[in-house]
This record gives sequence, C-alpha cells and structure tokens, in this order.
Amino acid sequence: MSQGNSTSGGAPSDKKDAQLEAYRENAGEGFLTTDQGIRVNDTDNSLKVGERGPTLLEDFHFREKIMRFDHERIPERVVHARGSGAHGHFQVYESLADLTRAKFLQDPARKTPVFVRFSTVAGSRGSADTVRDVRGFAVKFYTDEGNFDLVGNNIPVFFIQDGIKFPDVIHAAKPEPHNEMPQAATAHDSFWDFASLQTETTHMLMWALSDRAIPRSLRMMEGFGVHTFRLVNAHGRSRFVKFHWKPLLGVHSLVWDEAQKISGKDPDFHRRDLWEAIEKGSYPEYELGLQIVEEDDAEKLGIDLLDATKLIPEEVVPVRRVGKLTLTRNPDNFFAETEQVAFCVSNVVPGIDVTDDPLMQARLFSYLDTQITRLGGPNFAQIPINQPVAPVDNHQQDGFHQHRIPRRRANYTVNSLGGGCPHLANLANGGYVHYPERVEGEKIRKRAESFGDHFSQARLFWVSMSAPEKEHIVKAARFELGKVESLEVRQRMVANFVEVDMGLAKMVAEGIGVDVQAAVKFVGKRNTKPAVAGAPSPALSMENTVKGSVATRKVAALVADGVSAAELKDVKTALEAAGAQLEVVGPRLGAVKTAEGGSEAVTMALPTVASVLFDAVLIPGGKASVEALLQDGAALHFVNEAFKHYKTVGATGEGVDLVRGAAFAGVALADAGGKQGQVTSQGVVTSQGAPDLGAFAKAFLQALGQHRHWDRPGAERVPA
Ligand code: HDE
Repeated sequence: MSQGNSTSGGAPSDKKDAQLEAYRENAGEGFLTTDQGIRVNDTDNSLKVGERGPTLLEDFHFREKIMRFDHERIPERVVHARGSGAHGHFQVYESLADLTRAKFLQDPARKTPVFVRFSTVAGSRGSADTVRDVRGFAVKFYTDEGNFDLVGNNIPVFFIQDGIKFPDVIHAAKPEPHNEMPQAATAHDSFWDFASLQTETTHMLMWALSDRAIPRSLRMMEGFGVHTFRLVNAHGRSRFVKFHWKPLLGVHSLVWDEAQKISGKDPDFHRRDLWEAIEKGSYPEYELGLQIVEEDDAEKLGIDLLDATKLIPEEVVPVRRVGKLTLTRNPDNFFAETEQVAFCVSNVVPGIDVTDDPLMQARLFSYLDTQITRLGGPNFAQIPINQPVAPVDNHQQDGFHQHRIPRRRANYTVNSLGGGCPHLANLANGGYVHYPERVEGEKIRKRAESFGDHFSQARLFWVSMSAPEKEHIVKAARFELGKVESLEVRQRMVANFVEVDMGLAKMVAEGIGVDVQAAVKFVGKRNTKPAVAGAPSPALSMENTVKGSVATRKVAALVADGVSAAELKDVKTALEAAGAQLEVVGPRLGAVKTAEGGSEAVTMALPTVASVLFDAVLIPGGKASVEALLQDGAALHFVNEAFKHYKTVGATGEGVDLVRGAAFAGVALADAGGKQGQVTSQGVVTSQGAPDLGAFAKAFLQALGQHRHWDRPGAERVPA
C-alpha cells in the first residue's frame, strides 16, 4: 500500500484535507498482496486438487477475497439512503461575534473545511436521483472547536411536529411492506392515507407537490435548518435563529414528465451534475442566511417557533446573508466518504445551541443512535471523514473498530495518576456550556395548543405561487393521488385541500374522481382549525429567483453530416464565454463532415442521450445536416420534447426547417410568418435565411438565462 498525495495533486488545501491525506492510498505500482501483506502469485484460479478437482479450504487467498466481498455492504441509511457528497469550505463575510461565540462565525479570514451530503429521502441507495422527494442538505463543518453538523433539507418545514411520529410518516412513505412497492415514490395509498389523517403534514405536502421537490440540480436548490436553533454570544445572550442556504445560481426545477424520463435515461443525473460541475471548476456556491429572532419577539410572530411545520416568512424577518459555502472537491472514494459520513444533529459547537422543538429533540437522539447499526459500533467518529480537526481526548474506550491506542493508565475522571488529564474546559477556554434555559412543567403527553393551526401556512404557500407553479402543484397532486386506489383516502386528502384553498381543492378533485362537495361536508364535521388568510410571501415563489445567468447550463447542438461549422462556432463561443456548456450531438461518436468541407467533433451520440439531459437545444444550419435530422425520429423527438419541457430552442439558417417539421411549429413560428431574420417567441429563437449570428447568440443566451419558458402556449399539446 502506498500513501499518496491529495487527489488535487497539490498540497492539502485545509486542515481536513491534510488529515485525510494520512489515509489516502494511491493506486500502487507494487505487488498484489493479501490483507496480511503476503504477495499473491495467482488471483484467477482457486487452489484445487488437479485442474478439475474441488477447491481446497487451505486457499487463504481465495477465502479472504470471498470473505471481504461477502461483507462489502453496510446497512443503507433508513432514510436519505441515496446521496452524493462533496468537500469544500465555508467563510463568513463579517464577524458575527455579536450573535455567537462560535469562532468559525467570527473571523472572515478563516476558511472552515466542510463536507456536504445531498440526498433524497425515500428511495434506496440505488434509486434514481430525480424522483419527487424532499432533498437532504447536510453540512459538516470541521471547525477548530469541533464538528458542527447542520443537517437540513431543501424544504423549510417538516411533515410532523413531534419526532415520535417519524417512524409513522416514514413507514407510510417508504415502499409498502407486503410487496416492497413503489420504490422512491410517495404516490401510493399508505403515504396518502397517513398524510390525509395527520393534517399537520399539509404545509410540507404543498412544498413536496411543488417544483421544489424536483430540482434541476443540487446546485440550484435552497437548504434550510428547519428547526429553530439558538445562537449564544460571549455574554451568554441567546437569540433564536433559522438557518438558510441560498444557491447563487438561483432555485430551478425540472418538469415532472422530464424528471420521470431522466430516472430512466440517467438515474445519476444529480450526482453526475454535481460531480461534473466540480471537476470543471464551476464550484457550487451557497450563501448562509440567518433569520434572527430576539427572544422577546418570538411571541409576536404569530407562530410557535418550536413547531417545525411553520416557517418565518422572509418578508417578516429578512434573511441576513452572512457567509458562503463553496464546494471545490469531489470525494476520493464514495464509500469511504459519502457513505460513511455520519451527520448528527447533536454535533454543535460553543455558541450554537438547540431548542425544545420536539422534532429536534428526537433527532438529537436518533442520529447518534442510528450510526451504531449503520457503521457497526460506537467508534464511527474515528472514521476519517467523521474525524474532527479539533483535538479529541477523553476516556471513551474499546468497542468494535477501535483504532486509537490510548497510552494512559488513568482512564477515568477524576484522577491523580494521570495528572488529572484530560482537563475540563470552562467558558473562557472554549468549553461547551449548554444555554441555561429555564424550564418547568408537568410530565405530560400532549401537543401544544400553539401547534394547532395546520392550514394557514399551507395556504400562505399556495397564494404565494405564480400561475405556472400553481398549475404544477395541481398536476402533481393529481398524479400522486391518481395512483391512490382508496377513494376514501383521496376524498380525505381533497378535504385537506379544501382547508387550504377551495380553488385548489376543486382542481385536484376534478382530476381524481372525487366529489369536492362531499369533501367540504367532511371538513364541516371535523374539528380542525380553519386557515387564516394572510398576505402572500413573494420569497416563496421560484418565479422570483435568480435568473439571467446561463452559467453551467447544458446545451445540445443537433448535427449531422453537412452542418454549418460557421453557425455552430459562433454560438458555441458565445455560450462558452458565458459559462454554459455545449455538446455536439451527432448520429454517432467521432465526427461529422461540415458544409465548409471540414469536420466537426461529435461529443455525444444521439442514441445515448435525450433532450431531458439538457437545458436547451440548438439546431445550426447546413442543408444536408438538417435534411438528415428531419429523417431521424430521434432528432425530431429531441426537439419536440425540449419544447414540451419549456426549454429554449434555437435554430439558425436551414436549422429553422427542423423547427418547421416539429410538432410545435405552428405555435412557435406563428409570428415568424416565413420572414427572413430573427424571431424570438416564448423561448424559441430562430434566425432564418443568412443568420445574424451575433444577434442570434445574444437572443439565445437571453432565453436560456430564463431557465424555462413556463408561459409557453402549446407545450402540452406536443406528443413527446
Ligand atoms: Fe433525518 N434522519 N430524521 N431529518 N435526516 C437521518 O440519520 C430522523 C429530519 C436529514 O446525508 C438518519 O445518519 C428523525 C428533519 C438528512 O447522512 C436518521 C427525524 C430533517 C439526513 C434520521 C428526522 C432531516 C437525515 C438516517 C424526526 C431536516 C441525511 C441515517 C425526529 C431538517 C444525512 C442517518 C446524511 C438522516 C432520523 C427528521 C434531515 C435515522 C428521527 C426534520 C439531510 O437518524
């Protein structure tokens, strides 16, 4: 085994990288050995009695090789099994010493190493990335004062208010126990049965039915700590805080039809996107945002801060952006890092403290506990990816997989034989002192009155959506509930929508064979707290997200022999200068001949890709090329499907003929009227005749920067 350099090939970039360096093994050039270091002379044939005889038990190499293989798997996470990780760092913009003692939040010069793991919740480890689900957004900060884990989601609220309901909601969401179906999907009876009965789920369900649950990229979604935490400063002053992550690329989504198709075309879509962005140096960036609430103001918010099914609208308490997380390095090894990383909500550092949120309290137990089964014993903090960069010293000992060799006799506190070591820290030298919150009360199993409003914020979310977002929610609800066999469950769920908004309920009911009046009657009979109407929160709508940039967007240029190299080149240059990526998609790998008599390299073969893997499609001119594409069903389907999914479609010169041959030609080219020159209509950018490539590229980039053209008419009519 040879110890090597960090994968970046240079000096370790930070303390964590330096620590990991000690464990890295580069591909060696030496001999193949057993785990005991014995050199192996044959690993293709087991030791047998004669060439065709039985294998001998004494074959230690065979036995070890098979034994190791048999035990490669560890239990997958009971939730969030499917995930992707990345290394990076966090840096605060200015000192937050007024708010917290946490040192990593006080020094703008300090780069704190982090490891982030994004995940889906319901699916198994091998499930597809683009399923409709909540995404986990877990960040481990390796601070000089120990590890701080911010184990969040991309939705700011949760399904349930008390952690004791977690096994119930997860059992209901996971595949049904008798037949282990469906995989990574909540569109089945048991989930909606539970959801319809447990009305506190309604707010989060609105989010889960929205486009937030089908992100375009892990780099384009928000993150939330969900619970109310405390920040405590050096004077012991505590304030409540909600943590946010804001992606600099904005929040963008897929279309549901597209998401389902990607699950087949590239189940690793999000994982690949994250990996490739980092490899290319397009480092994903997210700003850390804080919503601070003074203890005395908590009552005035009209919600209970301990209720994780509620958010604080950003218009009420603005999100202060305090620092930036940048992901700069892919893991060296998936299992060693992404699979073995253990996030624990209870990993907090001085200056950050928890609250009595009953969901959070359950998590403080669960994450520590689950690692015992998953990582096989209590020493999981010694696994390289989990080790803090802060020194560790205590009298915890033994257990499975102990890697330390403690060399002290006094393995207890208090001691005199060991000089009293290790010493206890106090506030002054960085000891973690729990915030001395005053609590008193009777032991009681009861939900607080202040947790009783289950619908007002579900309605807030609904009324804050743009028209296309609302339409997507209705369609998602029709899809999910359309797969529910029990009419009673569907009806009860429509009743919950009635409590949110009558218009929503009617639209959903219509699509799933439910009588909305029956649902209204049902609502009348039960004792739920009616929703209070409030002003919309524009911050909740993805319509108001960051737009305009085309950085890291993927464009497919469809080409065949005879493509106009000139038309391709200019647009390619403009796209790449703006940070977008252009793939030349041809009938096969290799190259196509150009109209100019040269050749153009094909970077992807049409049979191996699909429009759903791109943000936009470009059809450069070249008579022969376009004629060939018009004869190719896959090329036509590509363009039709891109249009159906509201993507930017661009065509120059004869390329416009492909648009004319597409199913949406009537809509897209209606106002072009066969004119020469440039036309942009709802994200279809065409430049006919001898194209003005400069103007075309500008218009194409502008359209691409909109991400999707949600108001595009006729998209639904396209049969793709
Ligand atoms: Fe988790 N959750 N959770 N969760 N959770 C786990 O921990 C749990 C909750 C979240 O990439 C498990 O190590 C309970 C809320 C993320 O490794 C487990 C409750 C939020 C991840 C667990 C919740 C989350 C997990 C499974 C209710 C958003 C993946 C394996 C009381 C704020 C972390 C593991 C990673 C993982 C329990 C609710 C986010 C079993 C009991 C709320 C991002 O411990």
